[in-house]
Amino acid sequence: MRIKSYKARDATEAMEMIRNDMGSSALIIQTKRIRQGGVFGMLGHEAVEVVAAADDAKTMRRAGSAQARAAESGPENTTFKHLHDRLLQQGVLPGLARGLVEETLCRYPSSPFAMQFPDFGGRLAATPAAADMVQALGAAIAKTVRLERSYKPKQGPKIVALVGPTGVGKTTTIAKLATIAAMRHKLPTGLVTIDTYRIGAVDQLKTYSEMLGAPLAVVHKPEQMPQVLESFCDKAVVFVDTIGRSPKDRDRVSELKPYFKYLPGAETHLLVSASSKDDDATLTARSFSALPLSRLAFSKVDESTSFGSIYNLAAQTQIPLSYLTVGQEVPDDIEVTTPGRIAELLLDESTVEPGASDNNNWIG
Ligand SMILES: Nc1nc2c(ncn2[C@@H]2O[C@H](COP(=O)(O)OP(=O)(O)OP(=O)(O)O)[C@@H](O)[C@H]2O)c(=O)[nH]1
Ligand SMILES: [Mg+2]
Repeated sequence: MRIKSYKARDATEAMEMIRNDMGSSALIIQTKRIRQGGVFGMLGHEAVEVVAAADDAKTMRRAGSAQARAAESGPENTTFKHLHDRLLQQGVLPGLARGLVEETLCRYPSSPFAMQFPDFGGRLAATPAAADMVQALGAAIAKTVRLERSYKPKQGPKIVALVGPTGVGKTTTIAKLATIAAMRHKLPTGLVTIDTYRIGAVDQLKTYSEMLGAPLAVVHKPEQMPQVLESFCDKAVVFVDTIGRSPKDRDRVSELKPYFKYLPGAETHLLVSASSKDDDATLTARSFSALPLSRLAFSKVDESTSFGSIYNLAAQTQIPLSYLTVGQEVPDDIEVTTPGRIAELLLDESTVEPGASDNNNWIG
């Protein structure tokens, strides 16, 4: 077996060099991001180093092994192509997928497993290669999305508001978070709703308020907000539910603005359905950016079979990620979003299991 290292500007150029030099039967062993040129490793430009191996073609053909047959279709038909195809199939935008694959392969360890690419078919086999791949993709995702720890204010209650399109799951998500806060963390909790528009909206939260022993305040006008917050000054956390608005109706989204004037420092989560099309998710983020958004959460992950839109919106907007909701069950069907979880969803959609979340660390 001949092993050789190639340095190029990007993975595509390296693949081209390998194919020209070693032929189409070469196998990729390791991909690494490096800096070329410059002084003491500084001021150079980013490049990739790819280590490839080639067996004697005749020996491989004689052996007639499956590996030889697979390898004959060329280096593109290896890890790079499999992962790239998988991300595109999951709806990751082509412009984002390429960088993500390159970054992932830089981190995919050069272990004996590195050549056995995880078998995708919507479900990852429980192999060391699959675990390595989830970890490497998670690390690549972490470089391109933002995550911020939840904070506790020095004084007064922490205020958590949820905004988003109609029916996306805002009230249910508030019920989940409030239940975790009040029941699991035993925090004095307050509930506020400004949704006096939809019939039944107040009753929906009132049920949880009674169950949790957490008072509910109904705010009809923005000017009532300071008085309500004052009455909740002994609470550790106050959740604010808002009226669902169509992202296409920017004027109506903007009608929520005056309420947020009275909620400085609130942690405002934009909730987007995980099954939204990219264009719709982008429009939602754009319309709701009229409000002081500080977090991005995704709902109904259990109803979706592709998760590229989660990554696309997080990478494009750079709004820090917060939660994923994975079912209707209160409070169990909510998770804290992590890059590793996004990687897992992108590689294996079968991992969404309502009720199986570790949601104990929702508050920092
Ligand atoms: N499958 C699934 N359903 C969910 C999830 N979150 C909420 N729902 C359901 O979605 C429906 C709407 O939920 P709500 O919480 O009322 O949505 P909303 O955003 O408050 O709706 P509006 O206040 O009318 O804008 C309900 O049937 C919820 O049970 C989830 O993560 N998965
Ligand atoms: Mg609601």
